Parts: sequence; structure tokens; C-alpha cells
Amino acid sequence: MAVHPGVTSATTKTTASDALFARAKRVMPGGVSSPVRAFRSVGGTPRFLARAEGPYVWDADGNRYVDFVLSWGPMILGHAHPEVVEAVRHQVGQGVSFGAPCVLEAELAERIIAAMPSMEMVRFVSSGTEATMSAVRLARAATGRPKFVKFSGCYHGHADGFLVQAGSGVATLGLPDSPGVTPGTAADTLTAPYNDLAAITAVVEANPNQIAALIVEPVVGNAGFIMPEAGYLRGLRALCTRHGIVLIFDEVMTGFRVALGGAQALFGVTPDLTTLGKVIGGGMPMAAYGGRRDLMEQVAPSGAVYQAGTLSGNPVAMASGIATLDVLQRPGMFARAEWGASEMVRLLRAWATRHGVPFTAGTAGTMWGAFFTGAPVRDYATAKSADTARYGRVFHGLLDAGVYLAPSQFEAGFTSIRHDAAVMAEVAEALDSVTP
Ligand code: HOZ
Repeated sequence: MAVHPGVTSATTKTTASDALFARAKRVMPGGVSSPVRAFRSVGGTPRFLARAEGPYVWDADGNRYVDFVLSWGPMILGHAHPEVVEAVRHQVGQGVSFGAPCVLEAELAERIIAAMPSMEMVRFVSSGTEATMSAVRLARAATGRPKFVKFSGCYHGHADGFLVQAGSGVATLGLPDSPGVTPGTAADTLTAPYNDLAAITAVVEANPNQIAALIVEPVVGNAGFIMPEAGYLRGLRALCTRHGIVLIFDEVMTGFRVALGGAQALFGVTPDLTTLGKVIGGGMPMAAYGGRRDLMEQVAPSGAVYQAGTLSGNPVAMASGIATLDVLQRPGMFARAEWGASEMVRLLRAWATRHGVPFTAGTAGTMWGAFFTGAPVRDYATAKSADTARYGRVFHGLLDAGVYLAPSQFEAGFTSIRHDAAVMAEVAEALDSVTP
């Protein structure tokens, strides 16, 4: 198979990545700019990537991989889509950063508002962490209440208050709750298990008039992939309405991924505020928060809730996001990426069945995930009961065969419009070489 010429299973040459990793570790914590990519939970040398095109990435040793990480979600058109490349190239020539308003911001905001049912106004920021942090600040200001609730295993970036029972890298590395976060800040974060309406209701009722916001990944991607059970999101909506709590959907991962209108369109539930990132920047460092006009009007300079950023609304990021959404919203495009996700789960399920391996998996649009357990995974506790050692073995088996999955069980998988039948046939062939 010509998935990655010159490389055979279990003998992948990583000389260049090994050397780069050693060099990086001398000057950067763990050798990386973000923890999960260090491969700590699966072992081995992280592949230092050199270039990417369509569904593939190439590492510094020249090995090619079918990419299911896709920069952790943004690259829904595949890497280096020509229209995105051209839009970015053009904008770079016009100016990389203005620190002043530009027409591209309104153009992207209008596209987002047209697609996302609950969003009446948008504020652009530079990362998902900024978006969630700002949304909670706004909710606190609007309600005059100090606390917020998050769900165990959900990850909303690394602002202090979110690092309690957090998913993603915190889960991957099994880190203790929030060293470096003051007890006062941690005390303002309440937690509840996901997919359990009785539990969250009890938390809310035990803290009358104290809770400003409830923030949730409507489809969880940072404890592995976990779907909301029927009626769960609707139940959260009703609970928040009843208690005057601002409902925040963190759609940084799910926005334009589980459906063009995000999870709120897929499940028909209207949050008060939404956070976005990843796809809306087409791979550039950019995110946003937005929602009800009466809330967003409280953000400075319309209102008194302060939030600002030198690179917010960056024109290159805006151009990349506009081009990405314009291509993605053409007829048939989303369905292409969606097909890849369901095909990936079909292939993994067939592999697990062939080998008698316990398996549970799911998809929502272009997002997918799999656990090696026979039990249903409905929350962080059940996600943690899956066989993470087997995940590591399958991860490395596929990596050696030219397929790049997230280097952690506690992340979701993604597909792009370029994960077509030919690419997925390569993945099927790669899976044949993987032993359980
Ligand atoms: N924590 C993010 C994914 N859920 C990003 C991980 C990374 O970039 O290393």
C-alpha cells in the first residue's frame, strides 16, 4: 500500500522528529506548545509536522499520514484548501494586522449569525479560552451572581475557573484539579456529571441565586466523544430558564462541525450565549462569543463589561474564516465531511468485531469518537472506564500504518471534505495491519 512510501508498519523512521523533540524539550516545557500533542498518554515521539495538504499531513521524516486530528477540528475543508490559501495570501498583501475595525469582521459576523440560530451579536477574540472566559464574565455581570457550573470532563479552555474537573489535556495527563488556581476562584466553579439532569438540578437548587451561568459542551469532545442523551439539552435549557441562569453552549468544537448551525441547530435548543472557535477561523488563531442582543450589548464599549484584544478581529483570520464558511456552506460540502466520520466509525467497529474487542462509538456530523469498552459511555466516569492502554496500542498501530489519530483517548476525532472513499480505503487497509 502506498500510504506512506518508504515506511512500513512498526518501523516508521522518526529520526528527524526524535531530534526535534529533544531540541524542543530543552527550551519548551515538555517540548510542546500545548500538552496533549506531547504523546504523554500514548508514549513515543510526537511527530513534528512539516506540511499538510487535503486529508494528509507529512512529518519531518517525510512520513505521510491520513489526518483525523485536523488541527483539533478547524481544518474541515482539509489542509491548504486553495480558496482559503488564496484568501489568506490576498489579505496578507493588504495588511496582516490593523488593530482597527475592518469590513471583514462584519462579513464574518453576518455569516455566523445567519448560520447559528441563537446568535444575534458576535464579539471576535483570539482563542477559545478567551471566548469562554469572556462569556462567563458577561453572565456574571448580567446576573450579579458569582458562581458558574461546568460538567466533569468538559473542557472550556484554561482560564482559572475552568480547570476544575477538566477534560482534554487535564484528563489525558490525569492532573490534579487546578494547581495555581486560588481556592476562592475554584470555589466559584460548581461541577456536575454530564447527562444527569437530576444531578445538575440538585446543584442548582442547592445554590439559589448564586449561579450566573451553566456552560456545557453540547456534544462532548474533550472527554472523548460523548453524545447528549435524548432531552438532556432541552432539560438544561428549562432548568436555566427556571432559575434565571445564563445557558452557555461551548460550541468551539461543535460549531459548524456537528451541523452547519452547530449543536443548537442539530438539537433545536437555544442557548443564551455561544462560544465558537476552530472552524470559524479556518485554522487561524481566532474565536468568538455571542448570543442574545440584550446580553451582548452589555459588552464594552456598548456596555460596561470589559474585554479587549490587540489581535481581535484580525483581518487574516477573518479572511480565512470567511473563505472556509463560504466553501463549507456550498451544497453537498458538509455531507462529504460527514460521510468520512460515519465511515471511520464503521471501519473501526468492523475491526473491533473481527478481533472481538469491546467497542462503543458515535458520530455527530463531522465529529466522531470511539472507546474500547462494551459499556455505553455517557459521562466522564464511564469514559475513564474505557481501555486506554488499548487505545494507545491502536493509536500506534495506525500511526505506523500512516493514520494519525488524536494522541489521547480523551479527545474527539474529525473529518474533512477531503476524507473521501479513496482516503478511507487507505484507512481500511491500514486498520488491517493493526493488532488489538
Ligand atoms: N486541548 C485542545 C484539544 N481539545 C488542543 C490540544 C492541542 O492543541 O494540543
